[in-house]
Amino acid sequence: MSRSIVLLGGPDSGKTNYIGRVWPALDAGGGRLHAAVQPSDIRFVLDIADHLYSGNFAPRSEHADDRRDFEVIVAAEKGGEQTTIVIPDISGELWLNAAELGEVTTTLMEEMRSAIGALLFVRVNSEADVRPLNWVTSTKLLAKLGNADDKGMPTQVMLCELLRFLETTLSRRPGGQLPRVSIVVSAWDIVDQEKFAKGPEAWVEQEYPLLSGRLKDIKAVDVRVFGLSVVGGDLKIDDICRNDVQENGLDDRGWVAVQDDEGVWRKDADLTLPIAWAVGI
Ligand SMILES: Nc1nc2c(ncn2[C@@H]2O[C@H](COP(=O)(O)OP(=O)(O)OP(=O)(O)O)[C@@H](O)[C@H]2O)c(=O)[nH]1
Ligand SMILES: [Mg+2]
Repeated sequence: MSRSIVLLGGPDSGKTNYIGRVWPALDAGGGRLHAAVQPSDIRFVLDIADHLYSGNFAPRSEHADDRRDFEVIVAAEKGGEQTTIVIPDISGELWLNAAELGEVTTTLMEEMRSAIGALLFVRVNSEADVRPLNWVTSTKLLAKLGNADDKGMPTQVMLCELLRFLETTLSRRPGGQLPRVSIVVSAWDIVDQEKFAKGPEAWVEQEYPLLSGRLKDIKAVDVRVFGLSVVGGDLKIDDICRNDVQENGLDDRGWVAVQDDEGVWRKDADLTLPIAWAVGI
């Protein structure tokens, strides 16, 4: 069986680095999903992983038309049912343009129609984050300045728009259930303990109230929020993390924040969880 999911999010939201990290996780096989067959051509994924192994985050996908597909055959257990999942790494610039235009290209639209789930990325402390300090004053200000200071579409408006694309395009899952969207809050390693304990959902509510409201009353898709850290720290500033990755590799590094049955947010070493949940395996 083949199931595709879409991976989307604005510029600088963590998509590429997740793809580079999730491949070694699928290959190692300790998580919910493992690679059942070695994929034939995944050079770009190995390149991204190499950046991480060398102790650096992989660079952003520069061009709006940059697109690479990561196709991998996975299974939940050894000898179990195999599923081909196709995960496109599309530049955030392209998603931002689509949100601004209010539409995606016909080809992308078709692909989203055939997908049964998605991962929507948003990153803590991204430099690409656009947020007017105050909606009312900034709208008035922009009107006065003739958009001279317009930094573009506010991030949460873009995210709401991307969510709307997903609602109107994604297909129901094989059993007829609603398509699933994993909201992935990346760089979750840089929040303090208090924020971690409240969870990524509370963070979304505080940072992007409009998006949070949409997520609460959304009907056409099932949503679950995850926190993500690809290597368990910030390679740009955390020397201990960087040295450890360089010396010991990625095996014990990186986690996904999930809520347990008691409602406590915990780190789970299984980096495949946001994909496994979205594809329903
Ligand atoms: N601390 C921390 N930072 C991260 C993590 N993942 C990504 N980042 C940061 O986020 C930046 C952007 O990550 P990318 O994976 O390039 O983001 P992207 O969504 O592919 O961006 P575009 O290619 O522009 O669409 C990286 O350069 C890192 O600085 C993480 O797990 N922890
Ligand atoms: Mg990228």
